Formats: sequence, C-alpha cells, structure tokens
Amino acid sequence: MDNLAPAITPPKGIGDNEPSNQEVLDWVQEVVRLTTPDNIFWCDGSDEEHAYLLQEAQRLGVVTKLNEEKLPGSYLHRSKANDVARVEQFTLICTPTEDEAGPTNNWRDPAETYQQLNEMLKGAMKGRTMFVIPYIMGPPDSPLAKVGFEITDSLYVVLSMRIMTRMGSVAVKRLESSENGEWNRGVHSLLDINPERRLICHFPQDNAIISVGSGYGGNVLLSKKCLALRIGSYLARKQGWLAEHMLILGVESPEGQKHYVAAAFPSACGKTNFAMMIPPEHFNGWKITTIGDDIAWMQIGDDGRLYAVNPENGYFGVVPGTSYKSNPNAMKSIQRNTIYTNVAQTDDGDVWWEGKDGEPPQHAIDWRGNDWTPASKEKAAHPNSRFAVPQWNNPALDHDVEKGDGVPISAIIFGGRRSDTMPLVFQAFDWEHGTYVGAMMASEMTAAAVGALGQVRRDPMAMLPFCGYNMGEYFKHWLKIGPRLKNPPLIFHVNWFRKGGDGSYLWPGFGENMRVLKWIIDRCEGHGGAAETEIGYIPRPEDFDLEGLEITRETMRELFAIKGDEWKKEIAGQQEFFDNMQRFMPPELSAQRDKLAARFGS
Ligand code: SAT
Ligand code: MN
Repeated sequence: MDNLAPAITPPKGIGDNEPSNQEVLDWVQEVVRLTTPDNIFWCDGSDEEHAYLLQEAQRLGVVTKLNEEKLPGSYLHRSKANDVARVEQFTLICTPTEDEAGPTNNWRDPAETYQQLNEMLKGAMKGRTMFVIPYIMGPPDSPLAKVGFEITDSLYVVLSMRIMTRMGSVAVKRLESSENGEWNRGVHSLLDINPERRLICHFPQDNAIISVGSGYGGNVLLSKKCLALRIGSYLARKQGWLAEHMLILGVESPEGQKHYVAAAFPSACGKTNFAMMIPPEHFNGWKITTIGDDIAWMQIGDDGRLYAVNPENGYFGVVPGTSYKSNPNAMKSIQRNTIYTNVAQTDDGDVWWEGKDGEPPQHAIDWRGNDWTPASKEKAAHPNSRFAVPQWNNPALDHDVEKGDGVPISAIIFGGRRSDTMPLVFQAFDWEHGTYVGAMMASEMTAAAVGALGQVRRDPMAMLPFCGYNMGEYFKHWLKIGPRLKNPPLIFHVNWFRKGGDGSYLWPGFGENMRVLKWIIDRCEGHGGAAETEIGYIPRPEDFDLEGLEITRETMRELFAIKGDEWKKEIAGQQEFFDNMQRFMPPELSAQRDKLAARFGS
C-alpha cells in the first residue's frame, strides 16, 4: 500500500465545483503552474464525491476496505515505514527575523525557504491529481472559526480532512460571508516521500503553510498542528485570544452542576482518554462529555470568563493501548466510518493492535505489510498508529460542541509524563503562578514525534512543537490574558505517571482520574480543602475521595510527596530552560522561579 497514486479522472459533476473567489483561483493557478498536475479536483465535501474518492482510493491501493460487518465504512491505510510521526527537526517557522520564531523553533528565512520549496515543488504533481480542499476550523458560526484551503496530491489527506475538518462548500460559503476575507493557504505534496526532502514550513506573516515529502497525519493534515496551533497561536496573539494544545471536557455532577475544563498534555500522553473518560462506579451519576481531544481555541467572553471551542471535527488518536478498559467511548467511536493508519489487519478484515481487548489473532498483516503472528518480535501496530474518526461518533460528545461562542472554562490543567518529582495533582496559587507552572511543564518523550523516546524535555504548555512564534512572547501573551479575565480559570498540574521505587505506576489512571477531577471541581466551586505547600495547593487526605478504590496510604503519600532533592533538580532543569530562552523570558516568570527556589530554601 502506498500513498503515491496516479491521476484520477472523475466523471462530470464530481471534482468540478470550482469556487468563485478570485484570490483562491489565482493562488491555485499559481500552484498549478509550479507543480503541473494532470488535473485539478475541487472538493465540495458532498456524499457523492466522498463515495467516488473512496472507490478510487481502494482501486489505487491507497486504502483497504475493512470488514463491512465488523467495521462499517472503515478503511486501513499504511504509510511508509520512514514516515510515521511528526518530524520536529524539519518543522520550520519562517519569519522575517530569527527572534520572531524564537529559540525553541527552527527558524528559516522566508524568501530562501520559498525559493527552496519552489525548486522542490517544480513539476512535483506531474502525473497526479491536485486536490483543492476548502475547510473550516471551528464551529461554522463561531467568531473564532477560520477558513483554510489545502492543496494536496494525496487522496489519503483528502479522505482524512473530510473527517478532521468541516470540509467543502460550507467553507467556501463561510469565506464569502466573512468580514475580513482571511484564509489560510496550505500546499502539500508527497514528492517521493523521502525523509531527506521532507519539510513542514510555516509562514505566519503570510498565513501560509507548505509541507513536502511526508504523508503522515500531523505533517500533512495542515488544518491540525500547522493551522490550528502554529499559525493559530500567531494569529491568536495578534488578535487577543488563545490557541492551545488542549482537550476540552465537560463534568456534570449528579445535581446537574456543570463545569468545563481544558487540559494540556504533550502528544500521546492520554488527552483523548481523559476527554472521553467514564467515571468509576463510585461516581455514579457523574457525567463526562467531550468538546475536543487535542486543540482548544479560547476567547474572553463578555462576562470576563474564558470560552473555548474545538476547532476540529474529528479525533486523530493514538491506537495502541486503546481498549474497552482504557477508553470504552473511543472503542465505540472507532467501530465505523474510521480511517486506521498503521495498525495490523487480521485475516477476516478486522484490525489489531497491542493492547486491544481479547486474544491476539493467530495471524495478521502488520503495519508494514508483513506477516505477523503472536510469536513475532515486531509490533503488530506501530506505536504511533492512529485512528481518524468523526467526533459525531463519540457517545460522550457534549451537546454544546457546535456552540460558536464556546463553553466557559472553569479550570486549566497542565500535565506531563513524569516518573518522579511531580505529585498526582497540585493547584497553582494564581494565574501568574499557573502560567509559570505551564511554562515549566516537562514530559518524557513519546512515539508521536521522531526523537529520543523516554527522555524528559521541557514542553511548555505542551506547545513546544506547536508554538508558531517566540515562546517568550507566548508567555507574555498568557500573562496579559490573566488580568483581562474577571473570572479566570483556576490552574492545576497533574501527573498520572509517577512511579514507585519498583518502577511501577503508583496511580491506576484512566477512569480513576475522575477522583482528581472531582477535587479540581470542588476547588472551582470553592468548597474543596487543600494544604499549602512550596509548589502550590495539594489536597489533604480528607479532601480527596478514595472510596471504592483499593490503594494504600503509603502509595497515596508517595503520589503526593514533594521531595526536596527532586525539586532542587527540577528547579535546576527549569533554570536550564531559562538559560536557553536567554533574553526572551518575561521578568514575571523569573520572579516566579526565584520565589519557588526561595520556598525550597535556596
Ligand atoms: O501531530 S499529530 O497530529 O499527528 C498527533 C500529535 O502528535 O499530537
Ligand atoms: Mn496533539
């Protein structure tokens, strides 16, 4: 199975729905002259178009249809083995000056980069069809919604964008009625899927993205990390809102009290699981609903609260480890109309991955297309294999997911994957301290990006790979938002991944995370107790509901232990980050660091 497919010749009435916007037409013609595709396919998002593209994608081997009885409307795609994750070292921010991109981004000169890309794209779509995908990020009637156009020569991208965004004529209409006429230009070409000719380039000043040489999700679904986060964060600072790498969930008590919470974790740290969590039995009557599982766009409402929308239309979640035990709502969601990427296929056209419920099949075809048996040394599914599924499949979808003004956020949670140092949960003293806590977030690296697995790295607000401008300016933007909020969300930090002396996880996680959420909600409502510590507020034993959970007092003590020696190391690690940020760090955050160090007596 391969991404590279020859041109298709659609019948009349399909792929010929050209928009009337002259700017769009001129831009597309410019890219046509450069890339010389055999033909142009204008996507309108209709069902007929979708059926046709699915049929062609199967004929050309871009996707395989899965067992229609078991997984109706679902398909498998395999990417190249050298193209299975985001490539941060080849992700570039192209701004007029290096300082605008800042020390945490890979900066490149825009003019030089355009020139290099133009060379690479010359004739790149010869023999292929160029698809033009209009799409909206955000509920169509939201003041935050943004229109984008993605040009691509990948059928897989078209099929995925139909799931992940509101795609087609709806976007063309939105652009026609928009006041500012703002839209994002995205160009993607697979080229020859060569890691040496792979670049993901952002031009924030031009509201433009050019991605070449990859077929993998985060590199090529330009709506997602590229527009909704990198370009989005740049626009957000300019326009006074926030674009964040956060899930958004609703928590409703049995009495009908409802709160919304946004949470930032690095890629592949359980955002999707948390956003779809089912509370344990003891929390009977509590309901968790999902607004989004990856990205939050947030604006200040008239009442001085922070309001969030999910710009996306679907979930692009990590598959391995997903089961009826870890995430029943995700399992129910991915039983139909799902595109699976890089999982294993069983002989009866079903899918398999490590951590799925039930016994492994006796035989399967692994993610690379090779025979696989339970005795194989290789993994059946790639650790970063993914599902793409419309959010509408989620049984826990929140009723207000389409609300244009967004939902009011009561709490913001930051979290990383840390074996030590970080307690299960703590609350920041205030917005400024919370900004510091987010800015100092760190996490062990996962398979979502090519890199050193397991290494702890600073990942401020889980935005390290996604902030489209200088991280120091980004912190300043956060510090400015706080005072503008009459009712700012409370800010928390969680760590589901702390380990004991024997190397095993101390906290059961998954649905039991409801217990942490409950304390957070109690704090938001003003009746949850806490103890003040050097790092913030933590629940005392009597503040934290453990009923129905078998866990020893000793384990709980370990989970909440604040160890001076670990924190001395942590503060030194934070200092290292400050040093890398050189002159860009806002003085408020330096003051926060000094205060933290002082609380630990240094
Ligand atoms: O970058 S992806 O969108 O492919 C997934 C992630 O890393 O969060
Ligand atoms: Mn993500």
